[in-house]
Amino acid sequence: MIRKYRLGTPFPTESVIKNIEAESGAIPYLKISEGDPVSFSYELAKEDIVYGLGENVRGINKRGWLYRSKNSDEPNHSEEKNSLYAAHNFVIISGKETFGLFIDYAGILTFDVGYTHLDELKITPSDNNLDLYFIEGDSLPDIVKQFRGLIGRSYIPPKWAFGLSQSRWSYYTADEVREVARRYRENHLPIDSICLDIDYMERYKDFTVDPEAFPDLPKLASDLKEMGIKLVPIIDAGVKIEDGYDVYEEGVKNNYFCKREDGSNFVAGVWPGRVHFPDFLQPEARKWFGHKYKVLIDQGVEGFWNDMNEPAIFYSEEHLKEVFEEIDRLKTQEIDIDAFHHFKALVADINNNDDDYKRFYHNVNGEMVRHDKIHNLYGYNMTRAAGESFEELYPDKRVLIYSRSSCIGMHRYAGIWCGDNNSWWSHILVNLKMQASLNMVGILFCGSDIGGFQKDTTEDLSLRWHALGAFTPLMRNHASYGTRMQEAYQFDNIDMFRRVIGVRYALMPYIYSEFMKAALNDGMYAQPLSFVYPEDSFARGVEDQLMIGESIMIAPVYTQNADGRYVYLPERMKLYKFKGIDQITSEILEKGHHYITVDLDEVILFVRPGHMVPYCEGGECLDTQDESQLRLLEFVETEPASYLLYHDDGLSRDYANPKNYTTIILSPDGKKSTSDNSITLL
Ligand code: MIG
Repeated sequence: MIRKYRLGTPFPTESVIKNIEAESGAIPYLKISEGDPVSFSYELAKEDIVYGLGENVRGINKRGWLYRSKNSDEPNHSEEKNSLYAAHNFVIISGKETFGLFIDYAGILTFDVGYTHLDELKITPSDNNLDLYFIEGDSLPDIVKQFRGLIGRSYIPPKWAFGLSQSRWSYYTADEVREVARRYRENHLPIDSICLDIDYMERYKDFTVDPEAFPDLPKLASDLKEMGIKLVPIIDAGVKIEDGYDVYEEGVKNNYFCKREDGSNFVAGVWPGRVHFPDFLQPEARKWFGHKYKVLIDQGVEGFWNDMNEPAIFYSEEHLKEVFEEIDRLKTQEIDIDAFHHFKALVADINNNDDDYKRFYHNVNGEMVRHDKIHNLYGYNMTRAAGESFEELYPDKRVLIYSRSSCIGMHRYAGIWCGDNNSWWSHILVNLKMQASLNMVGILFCGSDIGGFQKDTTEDLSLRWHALGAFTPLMRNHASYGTRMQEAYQFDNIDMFRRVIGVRYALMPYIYSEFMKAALNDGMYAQPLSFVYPEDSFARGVEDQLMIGESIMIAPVYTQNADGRYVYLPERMKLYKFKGIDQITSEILEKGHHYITVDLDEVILFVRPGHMVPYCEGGECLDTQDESQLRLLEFVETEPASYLLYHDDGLSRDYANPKNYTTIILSPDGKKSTSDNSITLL
């Protein structure tokens, strides 16, 4: 059951798709402390867990920290941070009372989850205009399902997007891109796409291609396509100010850019230099910008990633001027220590400065709305611009798109990647935890930069990270400039990478089925253990294992020099270990704690009783991989079990076609059957 309450006149975020009548009367569960702004508080019992908040640092249980929904270009995902790139204002409190709470609000909002007081959750918006939704259900998955029904179906990418993607900031020339493709193929390392970072553009202008570095993008795209590899270029939020550049000129002419208070176009400095920000809150501006993606699609590109859309601001002209003036003033003064620190901070705080987000406005049906009031909607609407246009221009075809910044609502149009992590062991675990929290808010197509974005990776870190990435819907290896090269073929033991990535490809019938069923039924692809074993008090605290789909639990190794790890089994399960797909071993383990050894080139998973996992031989490219002949990993001991396989062409949007579903039945004596003959069981 969902109940809605309204305070003031909220800005329409378009995060929800269902129109629910707001109730009058007192708000349930929460204590309101009146004021401007109001705050809502809830007393947490010792056993209460607070789930949610999507993309954020720290645990699956969010207790013990203060989170601020304020979309930020935050390159350091360390424990002390309060915000990353997104605003996912949904929590579930689970314990003495269990309910979901969604705060539909476009402004900056804090969730103090036992930070100020250990046993108090306190939510404070920036003003008193917002909608609250309270969701009650039979179970944690049921609460999520109802919430997801409220916010609409999750984005579904083309199937090839589940293949390995290789990225780097940057592959600077077409030849470098060809080399990546060649070396993956030469080494028989599976791969489906290569990303182009900002340097493919001509002076960082969106929808242009550098004529020297990439002289013939259509030829590059078609040559790669022959190798089964797609190109996925980046698009940045800021539009370069340059006479003669069509995107700039059209945007100025049609008033599609964000304005200053005086009506002039706001200027910020980002990668292209001086830029204007498209006003994505205007439907016409969205349509205009969204249609530009076609320029690249027409050249053979099949997917995109939208970056810098918090929006990231290196500087604003106004602020830069203020800083220079202040430095001039300081020049003539005697500098004491306080003045020195003040001087230092002037420059250090230029990036993404709070004041800058108050210097520009959006045109919302003729009314000028200051950016900071709706800050968290910007990235959402940039990506929505692309998503809406894809639906309009290519109604029969899925286009890959994922964004850095997001807000609930964007999950209908795109996936996300989790931004600039580090090549740290601890970030494997951050990656794992975020998967669960992101699934709760409808973002199913997601993953973190495998191997780590900043800092130098190591071969063992990369291997362990790929072994987790083998289960994340987006499996992308990405690294920053200046860091060690980290494509799988850069290391000594290429065969080890081939085995780990090979398992991902072999498991694709299962991974794709589970993803599609989660998307189509408002379910979760990756769940915390507690969602499946709510009565198991130990499972409720497990934050380094995940349930992936209906059949399996995963427990990746995330510490260096470990030959394995402790794993908690909430029930009797069958452990499968893969060294590639030629060497698969299995063992039944009892409920409880086990130390499981895991070699660097091994992928492990645990099958639940009464469940199975269809897998294929695997290939090097999802478009050509044969998934019509399947084998089963299974733990079927006493009763016959069934599995619903989802398979389609991976490209069209004909999701409801009954042909997409095959039921597989397996009896304890090993007898197998399928409901149609499109699939052969080996
Ligand atoms: O200011 O395009 O998160 O993935 O490689 C950095 C360059 C801009 C941030 C993205 C990262 C990307 C990088 N971008």
